[in-house]
Amino acid sequence: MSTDIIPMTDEQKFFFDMRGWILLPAVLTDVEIEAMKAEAYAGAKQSYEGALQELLDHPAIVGILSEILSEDPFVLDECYSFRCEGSFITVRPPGWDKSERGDNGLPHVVRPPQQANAMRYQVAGGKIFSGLTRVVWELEEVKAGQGNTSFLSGSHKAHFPYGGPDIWRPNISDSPWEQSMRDVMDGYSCPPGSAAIFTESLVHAANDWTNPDNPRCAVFNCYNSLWAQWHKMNLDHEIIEKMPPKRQTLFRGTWQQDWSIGGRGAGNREYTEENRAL
Ligand SMILES: O=C(O)CCC(=O)C(=O)O
Ligand SMILES: [Fe+2]
Repeated sequence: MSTDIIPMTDEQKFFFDMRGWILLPAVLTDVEIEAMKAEAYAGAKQSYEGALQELLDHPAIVGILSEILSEDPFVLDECYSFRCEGSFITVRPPGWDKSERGDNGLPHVVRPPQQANAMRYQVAGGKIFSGLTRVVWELEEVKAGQGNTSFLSGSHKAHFPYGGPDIWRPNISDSPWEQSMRDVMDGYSCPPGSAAIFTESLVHAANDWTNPDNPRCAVFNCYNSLWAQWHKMNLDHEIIEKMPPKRQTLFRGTWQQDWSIGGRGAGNREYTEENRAL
């Protein structure tokens, strides 16, 4: 593994594997938080530009994402060993209600982890592969139970269905146990500048922002394996080309082997306009 990144600790691995999510409290400096909040409150919708862009490959998350989304031989200095495939920002004033979200706060996953699929959480050979993975940056204080993203800890490893009528449904709708599941979902309190990382195989939900003291201002960035893609990108080359070269590699095409280059896994280290995830 490349030497200049902060490795995921054994403690982080233990809790991420057991619960499906971890919190990194107080990662950003006050100066960073102020600059990023100013952009979000001015209307930024993604973190692809400005100060917010620093979140894409913040040193506090690179070691963790390298550990849970790739394998050692692909962790190189010149390019990232995982891809970014989405970003959105939400600003929720006190009183914001989850009915403003398309899913009305329904607990959901990317795909049901009870079924084998390419987005799924796995552990083999002492190694985590988290599948589609979300990093939520909280730029304002969060008080547990007052609007945080909530998690059904451990559900990323569920083997039995949620109880609804359709085992393929990526949410817990129409399950007779919906309330029981909601009752045991976990939240978090954190100061501004913290990050929550979770596997999208974990049942999770949006909640009403009832904290009267400040809005929620959160950046949701999504990551995946170099070899798998869930979201269509719709990110212009003109935005990516202004990023530092290594950061650009977060947006390279979703493939690894190119026989015309040769060598097992030698290819795909560089972002170009032609080699970008679409
Ligand atoms: O808005 C929220 O708190 C939940 C967001 C969510 O479902 C996700 O990040 O996948
Ligand atoms: Fe979600």
